[in-house]
Amino acid sequence: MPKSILVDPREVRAAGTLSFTDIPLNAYVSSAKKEIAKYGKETMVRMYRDMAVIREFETMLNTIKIKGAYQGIAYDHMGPAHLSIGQESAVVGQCMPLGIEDFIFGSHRSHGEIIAKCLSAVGKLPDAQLSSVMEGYMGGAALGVVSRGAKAGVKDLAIDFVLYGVLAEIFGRANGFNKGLGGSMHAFFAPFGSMPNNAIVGGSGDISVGAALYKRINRKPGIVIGNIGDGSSACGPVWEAIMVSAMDQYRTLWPKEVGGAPPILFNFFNNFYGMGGQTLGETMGFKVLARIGAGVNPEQMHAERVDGFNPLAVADAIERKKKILLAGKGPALLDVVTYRYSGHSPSDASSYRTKEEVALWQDMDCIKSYGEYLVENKVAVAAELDAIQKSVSERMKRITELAVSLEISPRIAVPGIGPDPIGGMMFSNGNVEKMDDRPAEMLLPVEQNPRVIANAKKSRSGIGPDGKPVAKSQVISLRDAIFEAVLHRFSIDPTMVAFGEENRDWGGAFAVYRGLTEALPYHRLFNTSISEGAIVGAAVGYALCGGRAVPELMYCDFLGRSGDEVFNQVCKWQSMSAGVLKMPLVLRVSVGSKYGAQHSQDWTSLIAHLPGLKAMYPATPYDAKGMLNLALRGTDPVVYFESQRLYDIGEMFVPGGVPAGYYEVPEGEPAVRRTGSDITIVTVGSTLYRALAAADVLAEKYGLSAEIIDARFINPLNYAPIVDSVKKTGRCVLASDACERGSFLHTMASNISQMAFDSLDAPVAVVGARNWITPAAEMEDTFFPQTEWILDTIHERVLPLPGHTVSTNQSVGEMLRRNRAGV
Ligand SMILES: Cc1ncc(C[n+]2csc(CCOP(=O)(O)OP(=O)(O)O)c2C)c(N)n1
Ligand SMILES: [Mg+2]
Repeated sequence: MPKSILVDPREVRAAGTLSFTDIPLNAYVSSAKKEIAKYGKETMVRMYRDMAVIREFETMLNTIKIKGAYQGIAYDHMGPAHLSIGQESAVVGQCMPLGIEDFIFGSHRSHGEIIAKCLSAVGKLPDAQLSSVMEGYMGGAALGVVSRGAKAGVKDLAIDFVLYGVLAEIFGRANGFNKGLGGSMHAFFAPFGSMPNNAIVGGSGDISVGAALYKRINRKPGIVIGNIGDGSSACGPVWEAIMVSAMDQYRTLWPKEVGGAPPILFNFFNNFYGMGGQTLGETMGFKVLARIGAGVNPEQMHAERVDGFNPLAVADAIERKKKILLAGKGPALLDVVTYRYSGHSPSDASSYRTKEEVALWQDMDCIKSYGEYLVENKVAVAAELDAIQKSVSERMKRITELAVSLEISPRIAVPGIGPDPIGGMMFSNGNVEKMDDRPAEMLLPVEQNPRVIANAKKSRSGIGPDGKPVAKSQVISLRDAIFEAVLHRFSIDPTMVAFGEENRDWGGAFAVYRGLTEALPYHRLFNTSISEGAIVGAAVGYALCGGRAVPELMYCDFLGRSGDEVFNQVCKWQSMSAGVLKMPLVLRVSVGSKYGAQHSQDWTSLIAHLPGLKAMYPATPYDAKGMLNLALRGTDPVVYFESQRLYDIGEMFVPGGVPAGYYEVPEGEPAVRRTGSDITIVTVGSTLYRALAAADVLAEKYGLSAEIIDARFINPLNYAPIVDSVKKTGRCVLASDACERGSFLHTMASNISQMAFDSLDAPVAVVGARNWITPAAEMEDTFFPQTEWILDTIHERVLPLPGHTVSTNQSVGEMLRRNRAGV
């Protein structure tokens, strides 16, 4: 049913004032007596120990970076180390009230967060569970190292396991938590709820929202915290994430039993600096970061400032926000005041702040003051704290020795010919019918869907019994074919969600989803704010938590708005996690025409350039359904291109048309659309039909038979059938609607030339769109490749066509001129 929310002019035009409520600042008040009663002495001392462990860990890295040795252990660490010395209380306080079902995502400065979250889990989990996590993780690799000769108990061993797993990861070693493929800025340990950390600052903002959506939609326990720096509070993905997290629909339109808003806390570790830019007084205007929650929703995101130098104040705030979030009343925001004494990185000369300022904060150091508080209130005696410091230092020495040794901690990849371990982790190549076993929530059975009923009356083939094309209103179109694949998977996989702009009611920008609004509850198909970054970023968070996500971008040109999410997140997390995470995410992107320069570009080449993405571009309804079926059962991220030119076409190639049942197109296999012996024309996308028209002319006018191959896949792509064809014909032309310069076609041309050089009678020629802006619809014929361009190119550069008169200039001289002119 379409939604109905009245926008009443009498209400929205009425005069009045809008009031904001007070934002609490460092409002924690308690007493040692209450704290001891609440947490117990043991936990309070454990928090001290965890802070000391993080301080020593970061000090060790700092010393190694600056002096090349720590406690006599020499090591040259080439990679980054963004340290958080000074900020320990903020992370230990945060993790204290969290369970392993609560997830934290973070940034480039997250060693402390990973350690705090894991040590909190070590403190809480029973020994048997800890042992099973350690034994099961990466075949027990890290456990194997730390348990050599260990005499201590499971919990003690687990602390070693955590520190070694993180450090080996930072040093790029195979026993690290992500086999050394994540490294310092991306390390994490999911079994304890420490989720991916992001070197793209603010990058965790929208990913965290996706994780929170996953929890809400799939009724999973726990909350999600996005840990973000104060400098990154200005980042687009963070703002978009905040907008998506605060949408009214969670309360107005989603079924009540889903539980309300996604349980997301935006936790800003406010250390008052970016790298050198100062957020207080220079680069931001909020004065108090907590203020940024004020305009977001009537609850002002329950925002408040917390004294991050007091771990108990932070723990209290997290506990209160957690209750709000679990009740579905989020989002929440915390401005956690903290300070890093260490530089942004060890090479930082701290030229942007005074020594006096650093000294002021060091004077009230969080570990020192918390230790004094524990002693004053008889939670611990000084000697006990000294013993903790000593044992932490000894432990760190032991762990460092293990992590620097190449014998004990080897690297996964070594130069030379041999296995390709990193290549083997770029894709998970899984096939999963459903990501969870529960029944899929549907409002209507598939067979009662009005569009399914209407489509049943249509011809499944684009060619009628009379051999003529079937009228577009009577045929299963490419648009219908996509709908069938999507509906099928929705009815099987309960975790599958689709979202984007205008996805519900409108039916997706091009009505592909028409009929789904009636079929699916709001939480499985929903409109988002106009936030392309967060649409893709939330899908990333959703997928890496274990759900299947289908985000949509209305136009390929909007990929720029989700640039980081596509270029750094969707494609990299499977491999950066060393296969710990899967990314069952299909990004639907439509490629336009007729809408001018900012709505008509084919950016397949951008996607082809990114390691870790699969990319498909079906040009027929049969392929549209079969390839989407393939993508929606896979576990890898797929960018699925759809041509707006082709949404209405019927199936012209496969006899019988688009099968009503389920089928998949084999991955990476190009389709030979017409066989021939004189020239091979390979197309990507809708140029297939122009190439077929060119083949008709070649046959009729010049007696040449062209073999037409529809690549349909961009990555992975099996070149063998293309190379076989070129070996047969000796000639090859490639065509697509992407601008010629930098087009993926040039990669294909280069590969084909190298793989079939001996058989080629002419160079492989590329026919792409001009390197201009896409002009108005009426002038598009001068921009996108036309049938004549293919013929003229063949005549000029591949095989002179006797008697052919060119209508465009495709000569080598013109190629020189265009390149010289940059167009
Ligand atoms: C998108 C992006 N822009 C810039 C950088 C470079 N950079 C790394 S850390 C940093 C400062 C971040 O400041 P803040 O968010 O306050 O985190 P903090 O370093 O203080 O923990 C910058 C600009 C980056 N990694 N990613
Ligand atoms: Mg900062």
